[in-house]
Amino acid sequence: MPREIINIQAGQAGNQVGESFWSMLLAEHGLDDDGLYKGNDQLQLDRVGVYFTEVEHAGQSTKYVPRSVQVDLEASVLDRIRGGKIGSLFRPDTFLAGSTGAGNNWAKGFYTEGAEMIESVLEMMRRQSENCDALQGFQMIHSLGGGTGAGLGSLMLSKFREVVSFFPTMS
Ligand SMILES: Nc1nc2c(ncn2[C@@H]2O[C@H](COP(=O)(O)OP(=O)(O)OP(=O)(O)O)[C@@H](O)[C@H]2O)c(=O)[nH]1
Ligand SMILES: [Mg+2]
Repeated sequence: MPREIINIQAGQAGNQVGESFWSMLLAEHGLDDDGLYKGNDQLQLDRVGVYFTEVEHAGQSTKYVPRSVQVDLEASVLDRIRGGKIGSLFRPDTFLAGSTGAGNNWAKGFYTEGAEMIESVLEMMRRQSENCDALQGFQMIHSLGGGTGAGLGSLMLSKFREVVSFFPTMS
């Protein structure tokens, strides 16, 4: 049984580093940019379930979809990733974009703009968690400068700490 990990990437740095992270994982598991298996070694698929969810694609082949949530308080970086090389890899409903940004301000990410978004973030994480058999943990990618990754990132971390205690497999 895979021990699933749920990734969450926040802010510009988080989403850009995240895009590279997922490209690396595709190469490691022999997957193409749409998450379809193109490799020739069964070992590549042995642990693919840790980071990817398997879904039926076009009724026949299996598509591997990142177990990931992409968050930013402004839309531009997420729009670029969605329209980019691996944009169709992600579940479309796992992108969450605000409109105001956090303007390099930690407090906007933690107390105001980010705080208004945290319930939606937790709802997305809950949905991803419920699809897991033995959730191993959450992985966060974000910067410590800026406003979104830093401020909203801190808020997410404190909220995750609260919920992790309810998951026996993660304690
Ligand atoms: N390594 C790396 N660092 C980055 C990248 N993009 C931004 N940064 C760094 O991240 C810091 C700024 O944070 P951002 O991630 O841009 O800010 P944000 O989280 O989007 O927050 P706001 O835009 O203020 O709402 C600076 O130190 C940048 O140098 C990236 O793609 N890779
Ligand atoms: Mg930003």
